[in-house]
Amino acid sequence: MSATVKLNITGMTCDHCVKHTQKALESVTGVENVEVSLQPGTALVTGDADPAQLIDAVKDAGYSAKIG
Ligand code: 9UX
Repeated sequence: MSATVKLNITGMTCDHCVKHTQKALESVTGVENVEVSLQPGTALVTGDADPAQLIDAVKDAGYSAKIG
């Protein structure tokens, strides 16, 4: 089963932040595809990852995330 989770991410201020977030999310088990957008600060994550792990991964990268 594959679903798309949308995260609202705060704290990203430049393109490099987007890459950090992208990498962090891609490293989570079950993630198939990640699209991070600086403006307005969102990530669309496809796959079957645990949403709590996605949020933790973003936090570990230095940003904040909420399911949106
Ligand atoms: Mo850009 Mo983001 O210089 O943590 S990488 S601010």
